[in-house]
Amino acid sequence: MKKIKPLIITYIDIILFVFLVCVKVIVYGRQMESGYFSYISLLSPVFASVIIIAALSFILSDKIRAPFLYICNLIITIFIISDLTYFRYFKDVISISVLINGFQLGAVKSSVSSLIKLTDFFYALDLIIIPPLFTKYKYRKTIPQKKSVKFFAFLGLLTMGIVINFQNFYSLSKDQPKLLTTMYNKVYIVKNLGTINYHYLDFYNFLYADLSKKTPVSKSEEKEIQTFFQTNLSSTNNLKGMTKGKNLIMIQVEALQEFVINVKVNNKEITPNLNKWANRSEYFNNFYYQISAGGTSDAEFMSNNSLYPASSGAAYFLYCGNEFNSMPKSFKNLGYSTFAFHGFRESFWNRNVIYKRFGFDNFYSEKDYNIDENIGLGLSDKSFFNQSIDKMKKLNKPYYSFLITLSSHFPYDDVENYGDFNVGAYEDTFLGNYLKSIHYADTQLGMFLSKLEEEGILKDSVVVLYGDHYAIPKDHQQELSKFLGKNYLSDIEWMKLQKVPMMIHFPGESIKGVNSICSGQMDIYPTMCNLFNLPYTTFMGKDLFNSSEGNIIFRNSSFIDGNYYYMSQKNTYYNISTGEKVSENAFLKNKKTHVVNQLQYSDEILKHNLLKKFESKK
Ligand code: GP9
Ligand code: MN
Repeated sequence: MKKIKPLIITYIDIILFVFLVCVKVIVYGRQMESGYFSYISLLSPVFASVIIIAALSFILSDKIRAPFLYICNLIITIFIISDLTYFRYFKDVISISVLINGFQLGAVKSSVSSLIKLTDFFYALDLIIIPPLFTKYKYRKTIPQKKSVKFFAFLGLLTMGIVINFQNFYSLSKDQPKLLTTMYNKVYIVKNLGTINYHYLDFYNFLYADLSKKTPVSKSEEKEIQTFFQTNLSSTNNLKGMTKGKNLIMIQVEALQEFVINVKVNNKEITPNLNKWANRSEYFNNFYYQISAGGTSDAEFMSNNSLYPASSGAAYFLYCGNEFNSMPKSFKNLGYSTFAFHGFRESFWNRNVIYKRFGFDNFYSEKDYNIDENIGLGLSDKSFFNQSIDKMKKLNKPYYSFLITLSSHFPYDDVENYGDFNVGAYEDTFLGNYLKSIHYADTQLGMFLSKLEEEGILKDSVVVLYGDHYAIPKDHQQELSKFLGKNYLSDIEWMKLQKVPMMIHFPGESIKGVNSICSGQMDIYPTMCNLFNLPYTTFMGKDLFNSSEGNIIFRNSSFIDGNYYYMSQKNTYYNISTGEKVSENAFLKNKKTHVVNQLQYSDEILKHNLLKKFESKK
């Protein structure tokens, strides 16, 4: 005992570091897990990830060891608080690719500031307490340390950390093939390996991805991808070319979540105009958003390319130099003029760069509008639509116009300007504010659609309207379940709420009705390809008028096939109609393999700019 005490005092900095950081990372893991959580199973990988850093501190001089550990603790704490904030909005964790887009969060600061919680700063408490304690007790070494002892301590701890971690990484890679290389489900990695190991892996994959961009894709993989494109095409051609020569007006509505359609609050319709519009359109009421870290830009990327979002970060940044067989480019091949409209800063989400790659002739952004009325993040939808229709009237026909709204943006706090819409019991609540914002957006959409009709534009145009992503984040789940008259929402019920409405209005309303095919944003471009007989068919979604089965793949490898829902975060299958858990069988395992393959094809296409290569070989 006599010998142990001086040893503890000598290495108190390392002991404190390992203990405090392990506690932080495990508590953070608990916060990330909404369901079953096992502290014990997370302890092993977390401990291993922390002692690897502690091992390194043994090879440092005594003078800088404590400051080194303090800085490591500080960095880990910053990552934990940032990851928690990011998770609350994006249901994902930060990666290096996301950090590259980091400055984008500046523009949506109202979102970020409303997501950070005071309690998060408990993670930093030790960083405030330790320095004065160390100076007060004049932290000093009592036993001079032989270099050999420190070296063996370094070697021993490092080996222990690597061996334990190897076991944990290996068992996760067996449980979820390709997960560690593609990182298609980052949250699952954090839950099973801890956030430090996740960031080790993210750093390794970022370096490797940069390297792998330079290594060519194998011929067999290229062949596999091209074969997928062919087999993915529909065998029937219902409605093919039916709207050729008509304009396409596509409206992406900010945070329009499906649960508000045909629903009342305080005995008033939330979206009366969209409800009417749905009755005049082919209304897809089983349509899911499929965005990932790229938020709104992912929704645009999918609806205009039918390629999956980037596995990490935003495709709009990572692949803005790529060639794309985008919808605008397809329309240009048919002699259309192509335009994008969005009343916000042109550089946000790197739109001004990547829209050129998509083939838009012009992008009308904030600088092209008279900013005469601000709501939320910027130009009000009312002013945006009024000014946009004036621009559209001057366009060369036929045209493809893509409009993105803004006013109903999280956290829906510009309540004074959304107009007078009393939400009754939900007044002054987050959900109530959202209902006000989307009611405002609905009013402006109604005005815009009526003007299209009055100006004679509607009769010569197909109008596609859809929501970009959810409005109610998971940490407001309780409010949403109460609004829906439920005590709580199961995994399946929550999943079924992750829908956005999608409506296709045909000239003369020749086709209309409710279409419940299981579908998503990846299916818009293939569906337009068929209707307008567009030239490119290098897309991964399906034509909704020529598909019998529903099949939706999400970036984290979760999927819905109409009967089953695979929730990758929990590696669990559910029967959609009964809500019961289903054990994996050969059929479902095979489905999962196809899902991971398709995500990988899409990643390869982006990483290696394969569409350019395929085009050059034609
Ligand atoms: C800004 C708007 C916001 O241009 O599209 O995007 P989001 O924060 O929803 O991704
Ligand atoms: Mn958005």
